[in-house]
Amino acid sequence: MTKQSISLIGVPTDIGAGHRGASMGPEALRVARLAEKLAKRGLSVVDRGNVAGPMNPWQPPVDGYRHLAEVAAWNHGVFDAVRAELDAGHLPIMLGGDHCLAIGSIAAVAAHCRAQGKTLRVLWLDAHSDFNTALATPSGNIHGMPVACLCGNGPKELVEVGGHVPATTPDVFRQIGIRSVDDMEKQLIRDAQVQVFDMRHIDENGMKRTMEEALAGVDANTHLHVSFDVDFLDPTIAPGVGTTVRGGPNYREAQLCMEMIADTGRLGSLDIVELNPAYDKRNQTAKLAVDLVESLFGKSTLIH
Ligand code: EXY
Ligand code: MN
Ligand code: MN
Ligand code: MN
Repeated sequence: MTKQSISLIGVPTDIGAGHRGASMGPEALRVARLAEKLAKRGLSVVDRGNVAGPMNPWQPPVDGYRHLAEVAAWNHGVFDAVRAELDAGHLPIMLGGDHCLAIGSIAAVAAHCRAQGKTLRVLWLDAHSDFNTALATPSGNIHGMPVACLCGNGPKELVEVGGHVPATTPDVFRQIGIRSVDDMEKQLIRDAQVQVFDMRHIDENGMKRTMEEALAGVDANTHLHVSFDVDFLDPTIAPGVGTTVRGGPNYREAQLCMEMIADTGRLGSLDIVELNPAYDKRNQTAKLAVDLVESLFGKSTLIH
């Protein structure tokens, strides 16, 4: 079998966030030796360096959006980089960067799936649903809006990043670990019928059953995209994010989630987002993210 070829793509931006610092995420993941750890698993890994984009002007929202033009510029860069890697047969890993970058990355993955006749499934691991709109948002921060934008509900500048509108549809998403959703956002999620496995669901059913449900229907023709917002994790183990919400998955629950995704053999692309070294201590959250990503690529405690 040929080695799976991984491309790391740094996206050093906090343009969509409410706190500065996620722009340092790519370097923190490199310092935590992501490339080396994946290479040790027998994967071929190339670090493609960073996508370029505008500086964070740190301005208030205009008409419900903060930094709209800058977010669009970053996402055109992300779209092009991801599309190129997928077309070359590589598995792209985004080193974020705030979660707005998923607009470009998932638009590219969706375009690739359309071209290849593949079925897309997005696993959205997050404390938040990121389904806000200009009317629903309490902040104007676009990292709270990528899923809505990808489903066509957002400003033209973002909805059209990949050229195909909508980039994808709500039925491809499975949201896992959710525990902070704004009131109007909840109604939008219900109306769109996004499948959400919130923390109450995980409490009641366990991570094993939850992942079986989230992965139901995945088959040999599925491209799995994982959008891993580090704030998915409980803040006691992952303090290095700007938007901590207590009551997230613990270490073993998060590992099991990653291991069960790995078991499908269908992982095709990955975002690692919202890691914020300015809130971290001794790079522990970056190291934990790398540990979990190793499991996503097949590291396991299983003996048999
Ligand atoms: N729902 C809140 C908002 O829209 O402002 C918080 C969003 C945080 C989004 C983060 C990172 O996943
Ligand atoms: Mn473009
Ligand atoms: Mn998010
Ligand atoms: Mn989040």
